[in-house]
Amino acid sequence: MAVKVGVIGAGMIGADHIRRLTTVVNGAEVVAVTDIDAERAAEVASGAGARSLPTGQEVISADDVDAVLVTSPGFAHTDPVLGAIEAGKPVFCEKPLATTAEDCLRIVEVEMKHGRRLVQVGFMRRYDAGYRAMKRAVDAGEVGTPLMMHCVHRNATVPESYHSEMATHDTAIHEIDAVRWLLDDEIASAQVLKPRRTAKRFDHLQDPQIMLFETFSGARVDVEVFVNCQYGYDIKCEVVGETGTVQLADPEQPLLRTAGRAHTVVLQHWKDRFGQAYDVEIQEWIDSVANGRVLGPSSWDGYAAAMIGDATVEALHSGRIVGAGLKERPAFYG
Ligand code: NAD
Ligand code: ISE
Repeated sequence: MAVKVGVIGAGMIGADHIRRLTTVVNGAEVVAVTDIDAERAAEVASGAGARSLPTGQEVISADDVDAVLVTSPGFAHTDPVLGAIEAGKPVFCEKPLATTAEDCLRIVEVEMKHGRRLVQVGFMRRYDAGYRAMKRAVDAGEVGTPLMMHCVHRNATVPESYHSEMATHDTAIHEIDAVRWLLDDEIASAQVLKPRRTAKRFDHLQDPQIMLFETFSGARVDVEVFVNCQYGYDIKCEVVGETGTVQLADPEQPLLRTAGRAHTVVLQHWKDRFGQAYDVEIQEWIDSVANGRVLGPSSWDGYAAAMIGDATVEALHSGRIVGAGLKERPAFYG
């Protein structure tokens, strides 16, 4: 029997996940959609053969909704995630889990009180074939003990509403999760270097930024975030261990030879770069819901990313090295 999904937030990624659930993923059906823009909700719902509902709470409590997908903006995640836990329904929440570490911790506490995992956070790097190959190599000890990690996250451009703190909370949050997951280690502190700003920046924006993290076991990590690089969407990652290194492969693209040049394309958007990762992520979420056991990135991972993100933003403003100050991970989260 198909898992019946209710969706809260039918914007860019919400509509994309609805298309995915409807046309790519096996064993799922979208039955209800809401958005504060009711017209948008009705349009997206009708394209998926679902009905639109006026509020998130109505989606959560609908009898035919087995699981909830939250794709509203980050500031609107806490209430529907808590509502889904209270209703005992699995909930996939796009990153960030919430915009404050305090709200993330509240979700962690309510989920633990409920007694079993219901929340999965949308850290899709863990489902990308290239990152998964890196993870297998690191876990198998193929590069020895990890000592360093180098990451790059570049976007072609961002809108003027994007501000310097978003380089952490919206963008590097993916690398923060990838570091914790790939190294199976926790980030202890953050520091931010501010290179010369690109002339393509907006006045309010520090772009690029170099974030430096130290893990509890002493590995050092650098993350370049450059969100107006102009040329495309470019994600790089390398783990350097005691006996070798493992690098993220670019997704395969044809090599063109034409007009006296050999070249390949650079993807322009995260939707293209991680399209297959989202497909795998949502398929595995549906499978885990059908099997009654949610397994993906947890609300603890969402809380950790928020705490490390806050330390990074404080480091950006203060110029100091700032401790992440994470609580001890409860046994509930493995
Ligand atoms: P968006 O602005 O395109 O869409 C958000 C939608 O939510 C809009 O249609 C808006 O009307 C609606 N909305 C706003 N408040 C609401 C509320 N209280 N209840 C219901 N609907 C509400 O944004 P987006 O780019 O689709 O991003 C949505 C979320 O997904 C964000 O948290 C973002 O960080 C995350 N995201 C994740 C990835 C990823 O790679 N995993 C990529 C993009 C976005
Ligand atoms: C966006 O919100 C995402 O989550 C994308 O994955 C990321 O690459 C981009 O930089 C963010 O703005």
